[in-house]
Amino acid sequence: MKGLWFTELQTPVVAFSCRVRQTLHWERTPYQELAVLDTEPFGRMLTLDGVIQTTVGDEFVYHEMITWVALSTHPRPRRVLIIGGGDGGALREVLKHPEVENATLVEIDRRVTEVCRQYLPEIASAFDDPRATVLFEDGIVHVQEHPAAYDVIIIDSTDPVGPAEGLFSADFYRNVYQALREEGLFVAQTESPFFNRELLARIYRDVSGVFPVCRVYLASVPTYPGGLWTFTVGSKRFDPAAVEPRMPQGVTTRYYNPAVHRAAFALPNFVRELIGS
Ligand code: SPD
Repeated sequence: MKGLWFTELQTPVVAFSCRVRQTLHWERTPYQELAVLDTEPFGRMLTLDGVIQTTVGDEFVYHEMITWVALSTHPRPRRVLIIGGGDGGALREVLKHPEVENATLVEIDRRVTEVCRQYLPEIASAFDDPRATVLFEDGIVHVQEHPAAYDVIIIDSTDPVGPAEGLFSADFYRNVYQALREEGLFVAQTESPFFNRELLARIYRDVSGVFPVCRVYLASVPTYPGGLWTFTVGSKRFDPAAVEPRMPQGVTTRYYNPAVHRAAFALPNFVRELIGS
């Protein structure tokens, strides 16, 4: 293999590699090791602690699917909270929705946002929108301190190790329930159904124990382990698998549409067995 390659060790026995044209940025922040690489197959890529977070080539799948399923389920998503998501991709999608009055993004690591604004402008394109509030603080504390504040909460976290571990706990889901308004719902990225089986089963159990509606859906993200990726929704009232998705007029997306929304809830048997549904 000629040239410079980036390799993510996805599990102790599985690796994903791609050829790199150039390392554009590298630093150790107070929280993690942060890098931006220019890769041949996916263009610019953000990695944290050696794990791919997003790439210009495939980010639209993940960012549209972590936002639009919930945004198209809630009839009036006026106040939205994003926890994590410091690259700004989820914020960009949320602010495409004309009924969103305020989107608060709570990112623990200020450097993620600063570096993404510099190197990934297509993803970090909405930070200057007047409806955006950006806070650099702990999302776990933020939800505890904001009861009944949000219609939709999006948990766009890193993997459940290090700073993000607490975002995958039953206690946190109870606090998310409290932070939602009466008809609110949340969605979290919940990892690979191939490589994180026990985790997904546990999240489904925990979220079902807190919310009357709990659903898992899927999307294909080529640069994430296994490609197939899960998202879990906890909802106080609206069932994202049963609603007629409402996409506002004039919003453009590259992956998400109402048919994809419905299809994303069709789970293969092995995933159904994992979550026992
Ligand atoms: N295995 C990496 C999973 C990362 C999920 N979150 C990425 C954040 C992109 N906004």
